[in-house]
Amino acid sequence: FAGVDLMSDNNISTKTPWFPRHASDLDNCNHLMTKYEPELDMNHPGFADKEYRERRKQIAEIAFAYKYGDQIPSITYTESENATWQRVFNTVLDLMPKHACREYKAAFGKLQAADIFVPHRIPQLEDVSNFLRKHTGFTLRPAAGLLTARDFLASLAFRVFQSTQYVRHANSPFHTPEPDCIHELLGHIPLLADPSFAQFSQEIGLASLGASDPEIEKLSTVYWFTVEFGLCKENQQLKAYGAALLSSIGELLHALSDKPELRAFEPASTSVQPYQDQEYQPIYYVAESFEDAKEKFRRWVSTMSRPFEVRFNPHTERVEVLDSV
Ligand code: NLE
Ligand code: FE2
Repeated sequence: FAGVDLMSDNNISTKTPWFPRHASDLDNCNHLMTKYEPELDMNHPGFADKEYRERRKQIAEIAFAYKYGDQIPSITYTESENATWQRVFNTVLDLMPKHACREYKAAFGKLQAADIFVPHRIPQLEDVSNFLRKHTGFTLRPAAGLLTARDFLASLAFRVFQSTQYVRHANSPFHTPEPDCIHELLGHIPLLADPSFAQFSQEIGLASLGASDPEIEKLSTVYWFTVEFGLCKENQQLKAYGAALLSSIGELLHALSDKPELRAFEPASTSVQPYQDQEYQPIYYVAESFEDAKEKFRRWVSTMSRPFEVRFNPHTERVEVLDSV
């Protein structure tokens, strides 16, 4: 549905790609990338595992059927799925005190206090969504898999995070290239409960609405090197805030070893850095702080070409479009 005519709506040029105006429009923002799937990729640990593939299908159905306003259906996770969660959860508990940024640790503690983060049971998205709503107004929607960057980023503009609900294969607990609910829960959720970080996430989303394809590519690259793989400084020490580091012990230790190259986060150069998404990253970007990353991001975004500005109205859950001044 790219290129829908928006002329009648606030005179936006006909070339502006379609974008959601209300949170309910996110029902149309569920286009999947078919990259690394148990069905299609011989290297996927679930490729030869028929039971695993069936399970993935079953859970994907929930996301396809989901509509704005629905409760997120609970999943009865199997013993083996809960065991995979527990293995990862325990290693995060071990490594977090030393290596995670303080905002992550603070929110993690709150999730434990709310009895949502416990070792023996995978949290339900509906409970997590209600928790986030109370802290930052973020909510979750179930996603069937890896979404297109345009759809995924658009949801952030509404403080909606599209979250997978299936569990990684039991054979690869400590690193998987694709998102799964262990990554969403242990990687993304704590920081989405942090006000400053939530705002940064929403601003990336707002910048993406109606952006051109090359701009979406740049924004998703910034997202990749910050929200997914970002490092930051805390009292001269390096800490992880990227979700893909916090949900993968393997990559967390790699990122903080002397192997990768570290560079200062600078949106203009970070946004054009090519990357691959199958192996550990060779380059990571270091932010001075969330506030500093946000400042730099804002300055950079204001140089983008979009001829209008957008503003999210939380009372109506609507994005308002304003002519640029
Ligand atoms: N590599 C991450 C993990 O194993 O948790 C997932 C990355 C998703 C972009
Ligand atoms: Fe992620």
